[in-house]
Amino acid sequence: MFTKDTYIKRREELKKLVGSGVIVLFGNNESPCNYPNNAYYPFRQDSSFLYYFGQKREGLVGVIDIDNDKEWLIGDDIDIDDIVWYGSVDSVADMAARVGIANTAPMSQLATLLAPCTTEIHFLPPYRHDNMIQIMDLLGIHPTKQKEAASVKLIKAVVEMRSAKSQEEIAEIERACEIGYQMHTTAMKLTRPGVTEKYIGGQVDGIAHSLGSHESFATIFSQHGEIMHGNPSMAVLEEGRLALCDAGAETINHYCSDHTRTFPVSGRFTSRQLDIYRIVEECHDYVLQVAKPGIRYRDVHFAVCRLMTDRLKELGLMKGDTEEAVNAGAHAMFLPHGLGHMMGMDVHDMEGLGQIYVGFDYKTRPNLEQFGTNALRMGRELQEGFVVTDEPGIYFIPALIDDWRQRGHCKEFINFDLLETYKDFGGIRIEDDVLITADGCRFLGEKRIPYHPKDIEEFMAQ
Ligand SMILES: [Mn+2]
Repeated sequence: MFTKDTYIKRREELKKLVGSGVIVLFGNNESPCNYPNNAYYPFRQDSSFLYYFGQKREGLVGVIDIDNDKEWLIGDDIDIDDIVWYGSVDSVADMAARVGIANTAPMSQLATLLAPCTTEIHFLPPYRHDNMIQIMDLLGIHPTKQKEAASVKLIKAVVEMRSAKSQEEIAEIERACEIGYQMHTTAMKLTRPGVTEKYIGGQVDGIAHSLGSHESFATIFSQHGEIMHGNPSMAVLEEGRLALCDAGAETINHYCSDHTRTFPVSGRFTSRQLDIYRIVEECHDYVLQVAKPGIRYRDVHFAVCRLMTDRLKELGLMKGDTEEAVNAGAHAMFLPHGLGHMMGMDVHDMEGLGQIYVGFDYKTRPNLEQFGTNALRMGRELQEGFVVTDEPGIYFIPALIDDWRQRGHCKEFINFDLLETYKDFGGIRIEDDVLITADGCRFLGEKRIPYHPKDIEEFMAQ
């Protein structure tokens, strides 16, 4: 955690932005896996709770009474039985003192504390069912109505504050990228024909657990790069195939990294693989030239889509007018997702608060219905301190090829006969994390995980 002052200042600013009423931020509770006492490990605190209250323990709620300028950390102190099994931990009062909060109370008093409130009670959209039940008990709002009952004022204030990262937050993300470097280079070192995907995935996760808190999301490691979330299976890696590794780390202080590399199982690309790889590489590098404050990330996304379309036309996989093809969404046959997303304490930062608040300023919201564009998570104007991912990809999804061909969808822009021969190709994605600076942007992480074909081949030959 950061210094006490950081949390005091954050809550001061939050109070100003929200203006009036009572803010209730729910921490997370242990989440049972297959029976009550066997919880998912490690425990993960809610990110907004961490941002304002800094405490990692389960079973805590933060209350900020703006009108009466009073703050509370609510939670139960552990008893002797807990100490026997889990060891001693700080009291709730100690935890409160560490982040500059004067008042504490046991969980049983939360309802009593909120009962006399006549002003608005602000809470964020809940995503865990135990917290939904708690909100229903406290405020009488059924779980199905809680998302719409969440405070837009609070959501907007939290998004405003968490979007631009401070120096100390950027330092944490750099640390996460450093662990990410270790994860990805380990995957490259271990990849060879005959090894299972799951073996590599497990080694990658082990590094995240060893050097940080854990992986920032479920690791993707697959020869089926065309499956967006292809988790490692027991499939054995084969000569001639590509392996796609999309993985990130979370530091002890819960800041994330998110990188993707695609490399040949044998250590050497075929010329057909290189043709596609170089397009993705060019799109990936192009972002560094254009992303800067004042530019909308959706415009960067569509510029990449146009560049990709131009290059796919050169290969004969696409045809027709580039602008018209992108407007029709034809590029989504190859790139069915957005260029990137915000990243911070959550790997898709603040996604739970609502994508429309996090990724879009309303007037620049694109047509989100179109296939491909409907997966665009970040479109808004970039500001200094934003951290976004740059992750173009090209995928050959056999079922999608069949579907579009059968429907004749975008047939004026796609060469289906040639595309047919790529059904066994898989997919390629290259992803790095980008910090928006005062006049441009830069990659985060001191060491670049190899991604130029020559660098990958040299690294894998060692
Ligand atoms: Mn990503």
